[in-house]
Amino acid sequence: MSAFAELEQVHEAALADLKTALTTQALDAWEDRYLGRKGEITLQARQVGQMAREDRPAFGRRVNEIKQLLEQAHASRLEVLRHSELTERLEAEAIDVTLPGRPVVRGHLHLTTQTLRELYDIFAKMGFEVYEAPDVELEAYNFDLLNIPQYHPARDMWDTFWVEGGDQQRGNRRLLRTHTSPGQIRAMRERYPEPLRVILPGKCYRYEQITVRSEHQFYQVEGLAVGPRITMTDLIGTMTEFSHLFYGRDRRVRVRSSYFPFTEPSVELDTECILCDGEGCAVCKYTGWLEIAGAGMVHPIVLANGGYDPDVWSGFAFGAGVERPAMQKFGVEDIRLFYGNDLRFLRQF
Ligand code: FA5
Repeated sequence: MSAFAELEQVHEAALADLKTALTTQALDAWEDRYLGRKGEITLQARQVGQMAREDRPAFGRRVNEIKQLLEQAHASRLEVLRHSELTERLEAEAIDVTLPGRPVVRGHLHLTTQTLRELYDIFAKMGFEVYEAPDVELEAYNFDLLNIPQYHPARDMWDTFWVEGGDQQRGNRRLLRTHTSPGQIRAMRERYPEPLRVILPGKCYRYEQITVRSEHQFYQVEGLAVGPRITMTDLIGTMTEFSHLFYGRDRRVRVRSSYFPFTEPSVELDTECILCDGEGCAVCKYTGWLEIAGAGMVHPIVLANGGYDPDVWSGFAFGAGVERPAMQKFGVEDIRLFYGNDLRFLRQF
């Protein structure tokens, strides 16, 4: 076959191949194959040197013509492919902005957390800072240093979960705190000789029967104020203000005499029932009153155990539940709902 005929054959093959290049990658490969440095058209051009002298100009011209024709064909094919690839991508990535949005599922804070935060806010307004003490306590802090000696009958008030292992010496035994009061000793020992005004929130644990009003794990918020001239009036004023801010509206606060080993005198504070305004209903068990907290003046022995000289310093302390006030406020009739993990209940708050 003559060199001219071969050249035309390559030209035709190139045009036929071009039609089969359906992607820009395939087109790149085509360009390499025919127009690249080692491409077939380039090889054709190199043959000129071995041809009869008289054929050289015509062959050279034809190679150049074909090269240009193929370059143009390549350019227009590239244009077409780019356009169709872009259209394809736009279609594949299309977003229908008219579709309705999917609602975002949002969680929210547990009723206990909401109540705790409300208590922090209320007491922060009265100058109390939050002080955190450990859940796993030493026996001495939970009992002895709070004036509850080993065989004191008041230990029965706080049936205890003991932690196994570790130092089993009396006082050093570990337990899950039965109330937040041990934090009083920790706060005093850390802050002495500064006056202090703290609330101590936290979970408490008691080995007791679960009922509609009692869980074996529940929260308390303890309050402690120690200063040079603190009196019972400060305690009652603080708790009255708390009652107004938490339960809302002006309502009377009642002080009843009570007993705790770590306060002297000791009291229980009640507020007029928020549901019946003191008339008597199921929530207040027809008494007209709701219990707010156990409280009292810090016992001199406890002050001294905290490092404060009871002849110079005095203080008040209170301990309030968290779930029970939330039950009163939101009309929850069974404390077990709090930690039953039933979303139908939790979503209501
Ligand atoms: C005490 O725990 C004392 N430490 C409170 C105190 C602190 C008195 C400082 C004086 C000075 P009491 O056992 O009454 O007291 O518990 C206080 C509150 O914790 C109760 O009023 C109640 O709201 C809550 N509470 C007690 N036991 C449970 C329970 N099993 N389930 C849910 N809440 C409870």
